[in-house]
Amino acid sequence: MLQTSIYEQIANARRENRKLIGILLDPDKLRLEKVADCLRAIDSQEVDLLLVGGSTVENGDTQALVGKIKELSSLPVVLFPGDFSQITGQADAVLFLNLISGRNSEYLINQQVKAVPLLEETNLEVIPTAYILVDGGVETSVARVSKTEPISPKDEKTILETALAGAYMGNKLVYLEAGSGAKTPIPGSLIAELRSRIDIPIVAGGGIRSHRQMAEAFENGADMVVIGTAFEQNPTILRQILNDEHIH
Ligand code: 1GP
Repeated sequence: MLQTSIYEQIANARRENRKLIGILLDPDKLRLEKVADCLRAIDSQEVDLLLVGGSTVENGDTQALVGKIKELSSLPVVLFPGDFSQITGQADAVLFLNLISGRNSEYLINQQVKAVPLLEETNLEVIPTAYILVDGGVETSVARVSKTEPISPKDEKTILETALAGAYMGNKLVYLEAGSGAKTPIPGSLIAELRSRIDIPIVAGGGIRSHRQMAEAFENGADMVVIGTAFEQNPTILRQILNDEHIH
């Protein structure tokens, strides 16, 4: 068991202005026999958290992947579930996602209700997360699966008001999501504007493939950046993206 909760670790990092890196591993794409290699690439870098989840995952695949990771790594594992069925007590925490950029009640309340019986069987730390999908220039699987429209990054007012509503509703994190494989990551100006209006940690993800894009998110006030596709396509690129002395 961890001494401090994952959320406290994120909140402490925010207070100390230490930027966090999360690597997203998708059980639908990462084969179990590749996990060890993947973790080796991650271990040699300053990665803080592993996120596990995906939009379309076969039953049992998340459980198998988390089990394998736990055998091989001591990094905290945080579930980032596209569906309640991906909840597994083998992880340390779950981002309890509220897809508040959309208006599909399935992802506003139904999935959350369905998650309860599974959560009751675990000791998972639940981190209520305002999850906001912003258009990143391509149709993403989050939009397709959730049947919701992303908000245009130009509509800053709606994004900010949605994020603030999420905070007023008690969410402890805001996750600005451009979508996996996004062409354009969340704009720095949008992160900066939200940072000036909100005090809870901000996570930015979707389409981050370079050190410059990661640094832009951090410099504008993101507390954590999530990288998925770039790492998945080429684990050795992580080194280049993190270029560590600039971020820790
Ligand atoms: C997606 O924010 C994450 O949910 C990561 O996106 O796969 O584009 O890095 P990428």
